[in-house]
Amino acid sequence: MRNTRLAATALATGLLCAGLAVPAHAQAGSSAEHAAALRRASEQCGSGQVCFWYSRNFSGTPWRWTPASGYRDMPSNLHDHVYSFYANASACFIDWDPRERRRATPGDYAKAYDTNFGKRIDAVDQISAC
Ligand SMILES: [Ca+2]
Repeated sequence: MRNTRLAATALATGLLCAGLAVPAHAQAGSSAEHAAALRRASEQCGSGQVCFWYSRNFSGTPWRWTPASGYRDMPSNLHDHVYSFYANASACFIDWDPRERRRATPGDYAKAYDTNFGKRIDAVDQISAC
């Protein structure tokens, strides 16, 4: 009985720690869920595009940008609210105030970008702007 309770406590503690670790590492769920999310992202984001989602985990329909588009302000719903992105091209993510730029290169992604620059992004431009 005692061992069972200890095991339950250890399990609960483990779950708690896993929960607390999520924001720090911007990762959630199992590796299978992670792989599925990445597959969803790559299926929705074409070659040469950088894709931005309002929600985490590449959920919903992304806004797609290509370097040929040049400078673009983020659409209003994505202004300071890109909670996941996937880059199949190089780009420069821009925050105007305070002014800061972040480079993205093909293969870069974040599925919980609200823990990072996704709460600040205002615009996207060619990587030469970074
Ligand atoms: Ca901003």
